[in-house]
Amino acid sequence: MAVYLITGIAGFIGSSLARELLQRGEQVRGVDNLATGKRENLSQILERIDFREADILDLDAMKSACTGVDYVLHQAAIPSVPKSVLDPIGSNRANVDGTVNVLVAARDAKVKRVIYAASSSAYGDTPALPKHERMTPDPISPYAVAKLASERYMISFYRCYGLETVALRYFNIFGRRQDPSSPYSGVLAKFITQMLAGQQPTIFGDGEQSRDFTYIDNAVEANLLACKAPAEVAGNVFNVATGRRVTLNETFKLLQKLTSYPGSPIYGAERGGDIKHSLADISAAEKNLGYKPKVHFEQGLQRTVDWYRSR
Ligand code: UD2
Repeated sequence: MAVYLITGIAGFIGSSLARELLQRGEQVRGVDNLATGKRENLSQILERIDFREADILDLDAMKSACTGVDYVLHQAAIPSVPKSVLDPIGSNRANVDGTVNVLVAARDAKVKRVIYAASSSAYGDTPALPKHERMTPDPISPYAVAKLASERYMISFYRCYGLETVALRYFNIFGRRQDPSSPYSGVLAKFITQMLAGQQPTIFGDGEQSRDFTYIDNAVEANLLACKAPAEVAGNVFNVATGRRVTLNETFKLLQKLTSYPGSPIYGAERGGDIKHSLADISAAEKNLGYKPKVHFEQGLQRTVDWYRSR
């Protein structure tokens, strides 16, 4: 049995990681400042984990949290492009300063490996598709810059201190427990809950922007594979996605069927800092981590709609 520390454990990705690790008989510790994470995401598992309400900006709390830990899954972040455009200082603090604290604590505690929730936003709006890890990043929003900076810190800590780190560039992860209630929520959580409630969703722009939407179970699997992959993966970056993209207009049509929503969307102004098309080449993760997306988009969408409907 290994000990895992999940930062951002009360978020939708962190809490999904915790559940899967418990399922596999592993020991789970988690920190969350409950800024965007929710205690209810930990319902049924709270008594089985070592949960600490703490901020990743609190270095002492991070040092204590890393003591005796084998693997750190660093998910804590303020994950929003538009929020970062409004508040770049807040984004930088949580998404960069917080990461450096986690890395220092992990290094000092001699953890075996740190896996980082990096972001596809690092690629920016360059026209070449699919995006592969050897492409030069060109982040647009402060959020994307912060995520890329943290990714570089991961690599730096491997190069300077030998701390094994792996950055996983998540491509629009979605699924159960994703918070739909904030204006900064991921588009699928928002659209599904709006459409189930009979409310008209707003598409920012013409709806022809596309994303490689990735179901949560695939991201969880990628993290656990990254912990156990051979040492050669350390200091590297891998796309975590499905290798397929859909437009928002296509997604809306699929959701109409799944939610029985009869109406049409509202079309609004394009969002600042937005990227037009996003699609991943996942061959590096396949080759080096043994990753294969297990749940495809439509299947994930169906499961997500079912989950929100059941609530
Ligand atoms: C970025 C990253 C993603 C992750 C995420 C964290 C890219 C390609 N992806 O996601 O990997 O790091 O940030 O937040 O950079 N939209 C609407 N209506 C709404 C809400 C959103 O039309 O009510 C649009 C939005 O303008 C965008 C698309 O939906 O074109 C997806 O937006 P999002 O906020 O779900 O995710 P995104 O792509 O910024």
